[in-house]
Amino acid sequence: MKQTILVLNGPNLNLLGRREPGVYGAHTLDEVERLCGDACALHGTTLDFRQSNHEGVLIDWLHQAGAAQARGELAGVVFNAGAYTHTSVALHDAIKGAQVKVIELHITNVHAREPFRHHSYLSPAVHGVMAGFGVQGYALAIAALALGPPSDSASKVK
Ligand code: CA2
Repeated sequence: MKQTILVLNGPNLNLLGRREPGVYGAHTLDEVERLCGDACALHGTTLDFRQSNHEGVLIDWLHQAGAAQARGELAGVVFNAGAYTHTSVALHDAIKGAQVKVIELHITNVHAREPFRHHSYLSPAVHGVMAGFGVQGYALAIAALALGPPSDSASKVK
């Protein structure tokens, strides 16, 4: 059975390509969806691509993703939570509670930006973090989920 990869986008990411192109680049969210579709096709997976400006909606989607992953239907979630990354204990709890495999994604290198972007409430709850690769990071994160865990123990904490 073909597995699905869920790509979730949080607040204001619907503005991508239309505002602040100097920070986030010129690609629109529709273009990012096409890029993700191509990456999923390359890896034999199906794309489910969503955006919401509402924290509760993102939480509901994470819960549904956990159930789909438990049924073997979902490989995992690529999650750009936008500014909720830096504020939301509720999203941290949702990822933990849903027991869903999440890659936290940021278009920009948040660690090279304002200090308030350096802390993430999500990072302690997720499988991995991708930041600073522009929208191409979405394709890289999809590849990481599609390829699955490494065969050796190199990624394990000693
Ligand atoms: O670098 C990223 O992907 C961010 O998650 C983007 C968030 C920001 O709050 C995070 O610190 C880093 C902002 C998403 C809003 O995107 C916009 C796009 C165009 C114009 C305005 C906002």
